[in-house]
Amino acid sequence: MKISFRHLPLLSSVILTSACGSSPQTNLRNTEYERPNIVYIFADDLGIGDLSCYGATKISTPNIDRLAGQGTQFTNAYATSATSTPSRFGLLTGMYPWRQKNTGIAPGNSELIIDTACVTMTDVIKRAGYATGVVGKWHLGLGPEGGTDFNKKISPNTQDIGFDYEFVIPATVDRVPCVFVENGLVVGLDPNDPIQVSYTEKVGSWPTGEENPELVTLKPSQGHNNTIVNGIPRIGWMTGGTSALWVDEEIADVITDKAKRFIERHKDKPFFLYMGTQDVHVPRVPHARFAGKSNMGTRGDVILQLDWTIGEIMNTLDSLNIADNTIFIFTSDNGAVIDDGYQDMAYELLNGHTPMGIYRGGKYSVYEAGTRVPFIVRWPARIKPNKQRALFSQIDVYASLAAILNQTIPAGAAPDSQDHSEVMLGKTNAGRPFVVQQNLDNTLAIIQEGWKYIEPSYAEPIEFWTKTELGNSINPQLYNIEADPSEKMNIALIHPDITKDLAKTLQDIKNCNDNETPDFMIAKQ
Ligand code: NG6
Ligand code: CA
Repeated sequence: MKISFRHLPLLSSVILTSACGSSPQTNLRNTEYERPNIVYIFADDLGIGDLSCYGATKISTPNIDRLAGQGTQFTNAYATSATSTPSRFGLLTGMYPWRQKNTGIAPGNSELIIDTACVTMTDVIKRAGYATGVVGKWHLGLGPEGGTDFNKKISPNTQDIGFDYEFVIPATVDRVPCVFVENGLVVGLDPNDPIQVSYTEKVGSWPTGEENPELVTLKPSQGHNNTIVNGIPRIGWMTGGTSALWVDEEIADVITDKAKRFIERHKDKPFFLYMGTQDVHVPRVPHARFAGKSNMGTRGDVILQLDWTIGEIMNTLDSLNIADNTIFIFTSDNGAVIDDGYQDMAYELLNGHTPMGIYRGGKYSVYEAGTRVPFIVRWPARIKPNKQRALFSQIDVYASLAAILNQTIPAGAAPDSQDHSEVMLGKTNAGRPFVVQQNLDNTLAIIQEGWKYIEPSYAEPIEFWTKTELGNSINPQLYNIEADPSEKMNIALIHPDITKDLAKTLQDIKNCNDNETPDFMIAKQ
């Protein structure tokens, strides 16, 4: 889409009202329908090119394809950030993670980084009378400032920010402790064998990848040389809790089963299930059912495993006869990465597969492949199958679901979230006017009317470990992403006015909450 210079200043003023204030509610408010169940599944590190419904030809994902074929399939949808913790924070708070300091990739013993006073998306859904549950990867910290004590009931936990039920992997599968936490308690922990965790120094005597490389079954390619658990060296040190350790091959089965049981328990009243899969994050350890099945190594195998998980959840909804009135959202927390720290032959075995599609960068990057992700919304009762080209950001899920459920968002909560429920339902393709993207170093970009501006940054241009282009440059960058979706040509010098206007709009968005942030932390009523 072409844009004339004179449009931009006009748009800037529109943007300011919609970025800082609440957006207009859709007419859904007056519509009568039974309250739908909601399932939101965050895959981990799944790329825009990883699914056959997004054009992959070297791998087949029939279940996710079926989901996409029955709902709204987005082609221009974005995670707020190019890594996990900030994206998850953005989704659940409706606030850009870069507005709060401690939202970088969280260690496994991080405190809960969402303030318990915050009215989260889950709180709003719960207030609408829903049973709420979180299953799988969490990665937003647990417990008080100073770190998590895994040997007693962990408080605060997800139940303090809206979830009735919790069964979580505290951080990521490559980070200690390698245990599940259910409603604040480590599952299967023997009190005589307490867990110790540190991210600063070795604790206990368990071997580490650094000291005992001969003991590892999966070698690191970068980092990942601390405590060895199940033969896999992890990030961070732990000891104790032997009876509670997960079995990597079984994680998909365990969390899928917990998700299915949550759905079954609540089939007769509206429920909200928020699920984070560990797939396709490293270490990629498929169950024997999927090992070797993709002809693409373990990265491909865990994509098949992820597709199986989605199929299991879909089958559960079908068998309970509740699929029709269930909003099923499937997406990824950030874009794809190929070698993310273990020697799993992911590059060598790609076999022509392109996880990033045609896009530049990858996980960690402010270029498109960092945050442009698959995004699918199925709700058979209300959505006719459609392909959606509107701009969309996960930051809007909060306000959009609130609108669908007829819930008012309390003043100050979800300051960056806009109601785009009609876009989700495929009723309009008038999407949000702009999208903000964030990379590993908090460099921001803005996309508006086919243009993309990346702010200057002094951070390293290349991610040291993964060799991903982060998009950092001391010079401003401007791309015409409609004509040049692969961001090959920086045309900032050719279009100084557009560059300046977009820089100002981004700055306005950054500033607009400076005086309002305390409101965001409003107390729950
Ligand atoms: C990086 C890890 C990477 C992954 C990432 C977080 C190294 C070398 N790399 O620091 O493996 O864990 O953090 O991924 O340790 S995320 O998807 O949860 O944000
Ligand atoms: Ca991730």
